[in-house]
Amino acid sequence: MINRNQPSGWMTRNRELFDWVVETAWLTKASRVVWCDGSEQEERRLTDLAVATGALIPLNQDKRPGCYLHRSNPNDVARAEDLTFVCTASRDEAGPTNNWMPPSEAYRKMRGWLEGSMHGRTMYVVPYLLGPAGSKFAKVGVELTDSLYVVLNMRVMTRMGRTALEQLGESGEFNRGVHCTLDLDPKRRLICHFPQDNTVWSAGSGYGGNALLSKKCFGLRIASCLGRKEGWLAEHMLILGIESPQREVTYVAAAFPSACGKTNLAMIRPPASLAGWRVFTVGDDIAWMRVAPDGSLWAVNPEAGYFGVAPGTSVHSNPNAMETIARDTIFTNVASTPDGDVWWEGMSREPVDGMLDWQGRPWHSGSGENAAHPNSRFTAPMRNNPALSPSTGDPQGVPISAIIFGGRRASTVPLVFESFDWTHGVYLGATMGSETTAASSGRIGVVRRDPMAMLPFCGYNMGDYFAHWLAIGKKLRHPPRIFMVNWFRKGSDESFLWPGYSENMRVLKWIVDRTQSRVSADETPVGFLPRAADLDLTGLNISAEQLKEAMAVRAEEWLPELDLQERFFARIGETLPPELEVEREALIAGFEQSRQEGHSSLLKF
Ligand code: GTP
Ligand code: SPV
Ligand code: MN
Repeated sequence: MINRNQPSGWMTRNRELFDWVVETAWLTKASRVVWCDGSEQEERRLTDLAVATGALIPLNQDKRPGCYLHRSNPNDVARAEDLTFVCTASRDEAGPTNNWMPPSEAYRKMRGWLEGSMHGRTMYVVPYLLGPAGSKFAKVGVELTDSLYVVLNMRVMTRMGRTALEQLGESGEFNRGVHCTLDLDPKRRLICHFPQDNTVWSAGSGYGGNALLSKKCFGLRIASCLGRKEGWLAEHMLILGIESPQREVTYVAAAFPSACGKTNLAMIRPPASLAGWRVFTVGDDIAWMRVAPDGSLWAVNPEAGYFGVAPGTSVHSNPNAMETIARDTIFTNVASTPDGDVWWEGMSREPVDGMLDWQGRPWHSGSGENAAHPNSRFTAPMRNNPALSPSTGDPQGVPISAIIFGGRRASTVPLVFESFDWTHGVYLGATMGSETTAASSGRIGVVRRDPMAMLPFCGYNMGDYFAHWLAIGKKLRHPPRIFMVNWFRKGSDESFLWPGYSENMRVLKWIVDRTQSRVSADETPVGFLPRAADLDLTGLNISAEQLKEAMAVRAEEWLPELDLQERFFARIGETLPPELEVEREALIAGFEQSRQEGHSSLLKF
């Protein structure tokens, strides 16, 4: 069936790749092996097959050309953090925040599951490139999978097929991803990372971040390990370009935890009242960043598509996303309308009559249940984005002038503030907290520490990761400024204090002004806060009182926060860089001093 000595046709002359594919086909007893070339013909053939097998349901092709719906197993709708492991030789390498298993144990256990698991099935060989073709930043991965849904998503999310094999050539350096659907029984579900082998094995889930191995598995967990070794950063960040009325473009990268607003900020359309400002998307989820010879930080988006949260996306909140998903899009776990279109909570005020919910059951608006799953998603090619930055495919990437950290915090954290310097900025990122969301299975709405939005995605010891950030800072002659934002602070009536979405442009404008040293700021113990006059609120209907609440820095909120940070640092243990503990003590001293000066709260607005 498979001839070891004849790598046939165009597939590959790469011996290591060929041997590994044969080995895995042998292990899984796949009945067919199909090499994906990334062509349009192939896409049509595989899409037809996915429709025939029920993996994809065609949507109304007049309304949404090239769009399909996928309904996942209801037990498989989010990343499974409990079942995600970093398998390094020692537990310390994985660190206290990762699940750990010895590599030999993980391989043995999963090999048992994989043996014969593709008998009667097709194993697809999916070569892909992360990063622009020809870029020094770019890396090759190959995913072997028995899921057509995964193949079709990988086609959108990455530069898939021939391009990747061309970049790989005969080198042996590629990420080896093995993905097997099995029977979707959570008891046989595991996502295991082997950084020393540049390998990921994933079994028992078909969902996004568990199964599209280019994304969180290679793009962040393994890439963060490669970055540490090679001196760069793999981050859970969007990248955008902000063009001022004077046509200067400032690039910004921002890390928010899952389902906390990256795609929305990356695609922001400025409000009409901020005339002349334009924003372009470079990436919406992952940034690979390096110190360039000029001493500044440059970033590329390794991906080629968006795997975005559907609920809350509308023509009002994110018109660029709505245009992007008008065609060529795979929708996962959204509701469907009688005329073959899609719907989710927040898409329109009134739901459509006669819909099927995300599980394909008739849905009634009074039922109290969601029509779309809260973590339902769209997979859309970035080329559809009307605001796509012309620099997205630039092999050099873009120079980053500001880094923004942000979480989902109902209290404590003000709308925006700036760190004193790089080390303080690393501290702000390292101590970030955020409320958990539906993007990961488990409880929703509990505040947890999520340093740099990387808690679930760092492939090595978090303390070493902080040290790596500090080391990168030492190499930067022109470091980006570091900011913290919070779109999610709530008032006493539980509603959001800040309107968010397109209005976040006002905060971006202040950040750009700071990077250009055009405005000064007020110093508080937590960092620099904007002065009221410097935040452009033209055309925005927000009361002074509400803004004050959104901006407030209160000792009584921050002191318990500092306790939580202390506990988190204790958990990191001895790998925690001492510089960060120094920052924490300085912050406590700052609050102490302001208390002695008689301010119980620091209302700067
Ligand atoms: P992942 O793809 O999981 O990494 O998520 P993300 O960080 O890209 O989050 P996304 O932009 O998809 O937003 C997640 C949810 O937050 C959506 O339901 C949005 O509608 C909502 N959201 C985004 N921006 C804002 C904002 O400025 N204010 C408020 N209140 N909600 C927002
Ligand atoms: C996230 O959860 O941060 C996502 C979706 O972007 S997933 O691809 O599942 O990781
Ligand atoms: Mn994400």
